[in-house]
Amino acid sequence: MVQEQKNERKKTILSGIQSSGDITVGHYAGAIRNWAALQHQYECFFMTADLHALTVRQEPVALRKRTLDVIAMYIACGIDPESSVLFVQSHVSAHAELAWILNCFTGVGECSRMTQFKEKSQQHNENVNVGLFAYPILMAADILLYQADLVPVGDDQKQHIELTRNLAERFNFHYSPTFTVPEPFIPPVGARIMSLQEPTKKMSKSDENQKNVIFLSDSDDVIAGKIRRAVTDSGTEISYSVEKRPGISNLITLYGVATGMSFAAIEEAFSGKTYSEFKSGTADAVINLIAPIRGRFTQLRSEPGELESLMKTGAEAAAARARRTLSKVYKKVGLTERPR
Ligand code: AQP
Repeated sequence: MVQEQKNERKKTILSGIQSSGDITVGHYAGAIRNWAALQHQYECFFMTADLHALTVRQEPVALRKRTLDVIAMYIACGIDPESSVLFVQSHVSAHAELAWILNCFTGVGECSRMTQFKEKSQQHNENVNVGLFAYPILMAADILLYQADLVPVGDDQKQHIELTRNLAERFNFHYSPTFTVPEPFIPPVGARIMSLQEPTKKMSKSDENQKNVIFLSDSDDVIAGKIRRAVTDSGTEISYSVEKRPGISNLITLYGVATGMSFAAIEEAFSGKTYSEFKSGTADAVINLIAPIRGRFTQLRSEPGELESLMKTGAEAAAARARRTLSKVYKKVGLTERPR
């Protein structure tokens, strides 16, 4: 029995973050800390989604820098490149290639129904490009290339996973079993961090108002200042209620992410205290979380050779896996093999 379990194939996980801005404490809370917890139990592929970032106009020099920053930040947050495959999406050309094939299997109506497309095309109405429209198809390619069983996602991505599942099933039915049909994976400890100034809106790295966002690269003073100025609510009570007290509830969530304490324990610890005392406690907790991450990140970024070598190893491992799937797909759809 024990031997049987040992021989069981580890399930595969694929996830990533776009390099459309610097990594925030929201990404840490909702994604990266969970990846770090999963990496020894699953076979993990974590990428920087730089191709996805292009759906919104990017400044080339900044995009290049941020793509490396994201990889360094993954490692600084505890993703071990020895256990997980860490890579940059554009370094594995199979992503774009499979996306093209999947484009030919996706209805225009399926993409136009995507809530995120509707939201982003309003947000960037000066540049509603085909890439923004086809974003979920590239995401499906990302996932299906690695035969991922599970995809850790926030609620806002569930619709995209549903499309990925439909595409996998459609292809498997039309030809023969080719793709693993993935499941969304909602981590046991999830946390959605909201904007500091507009706590009913998600904290987003590309927010134009930097006061809304805590970046993992922010200095201690900047973190303290942003938390001090965070919008709170008209009451005085430090208790969690997203409906009644979105601002304070967001800070309670942040405090919980930083310390591992439950909401009830935080409420008890700050019972009778003022908002100002609570903000100061939250700032200390968040600084204690972020300062060592920022230290490791700075160290990694000061060793470009080391990071480059890690990216090369990651890209090779990812490309080898992706190529296996893509070759099968090319064969099944009837593309001729390239003469060797
Ligand atoms: N504020 C957040 N709280 C919790 N989880 C978050 N995630 C992002 N922001 C928060 C989680 O990070 C993963 C993907 O991030 P992404 O950058 O690829 O996409 P996004 O959700 O569009 O992030 P941003 O910061 O809002 O990007 P921009 O500003 O470029 O649009 C997901 O697991 C997501 O849940």
